[in-house]
Amino acid sequence: MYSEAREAYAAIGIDTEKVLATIAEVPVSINCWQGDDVVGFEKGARALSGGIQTTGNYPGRARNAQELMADFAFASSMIPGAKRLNLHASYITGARDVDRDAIEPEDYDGWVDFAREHGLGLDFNPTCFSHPMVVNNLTLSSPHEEVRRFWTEHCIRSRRVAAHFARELGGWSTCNLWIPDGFKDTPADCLTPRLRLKECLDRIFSEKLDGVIDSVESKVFGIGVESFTVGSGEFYLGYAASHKGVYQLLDNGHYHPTESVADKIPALLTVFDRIPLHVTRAVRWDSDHVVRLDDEIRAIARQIVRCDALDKVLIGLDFFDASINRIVAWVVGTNNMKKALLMAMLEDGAKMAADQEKEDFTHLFAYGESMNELPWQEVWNEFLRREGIEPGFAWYDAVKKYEEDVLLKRS
Ligand code: RNT
Ligand code: ZN
Repeated sequence: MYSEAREAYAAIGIDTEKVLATIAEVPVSINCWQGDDVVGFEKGARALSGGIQTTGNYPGRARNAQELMADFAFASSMIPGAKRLNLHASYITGARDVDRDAIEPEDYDGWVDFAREHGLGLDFNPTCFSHPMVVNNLTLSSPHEEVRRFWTEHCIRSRRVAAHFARELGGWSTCNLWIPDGFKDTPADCLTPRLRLKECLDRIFSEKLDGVIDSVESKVFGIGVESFTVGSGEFYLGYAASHKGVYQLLDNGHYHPTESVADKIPALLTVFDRIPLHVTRAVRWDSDHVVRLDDEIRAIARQIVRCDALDKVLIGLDFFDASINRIVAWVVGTNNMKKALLMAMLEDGAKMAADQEKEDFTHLFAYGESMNELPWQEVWNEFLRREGIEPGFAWYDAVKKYEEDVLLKRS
């Protein structure tokens, strides 16, 4: 069936062998926090806060680094192609009881060993939530100097952890900063908190570090901070545009529902040479449902491919669902991102772009729709086979067996 698919695609000038070689090399950075409901491994880890929520109590949450690593390795065996692992600062592996303003690269050495063993790159995020130093939902924009100092120090150290990852593993490590700062009700002064945030960012990014790709992640609102977000889209876009080496991270759950996040990719590419992403799915107030193979994700993947930006867009995932098996969430969510990329690569974008230039919008419309009739699934199945993964739904039984043998034994 693959050879028939290969011929069907060859007929429109697409070489599926080339596509298979390309898709295998595109890394997707998988968020570690789906595996344990964003709890982390600090001593006395606290409830999730900061306007984000994990809901559900499906059994089997990973309770420590060993369990999370085992679950991640198992999930990875059902995900084809290049992978990275996206960590949060709260996922320390060492035995040291260390607060956020004192973290050292050594506190994450377990991950470096794990990454080496599994051929993964590592990405990092400072954890500016679920901590008593988040005072009145504010961190880097707080009016309290000691609060700002604490989080600035955490972010400075987080960047050094990312630099350590890049050094140890080669390549790069993205270090993405998201803070929950905002107000439940309309503030009187929207400028002062932003000026304070800007000052902290300048301090955080002042150290030049090799291998680190810095980003700032904006948001529209959070639970409990519905009226005002300090780190808004315009704030961070302006900051990134005026600070070389700092990029704006797009989380597609952080915009208004009818706003196309996909179209932000070409827009930003006119100015930036990198765009880090948090790919997710927004549902009403939640920005973190598991990624489905829906129109939005296909549109995002299509822009990455059509803009020839596979090496510029750093694809990371950001979802956390505690109401279903967490390994299933990882496998389906990640493979959906990869499927969307593959589908985009299997479309005749060049021809459609030519239609647009010729202003033949009728052909563009009809030809574009005809792409949906081509057998992309056969190419996906071939991708799986070449990666030693059996196509079909059998993987689900393997997860259910793992659930019975491993996950349900966790109390
Ligand atoms: C929150 C942001 C942030 C977090 C993760 C845990 O709205 O999307 O990226 O989801 O860092
Ligand atoms: Zn995010």
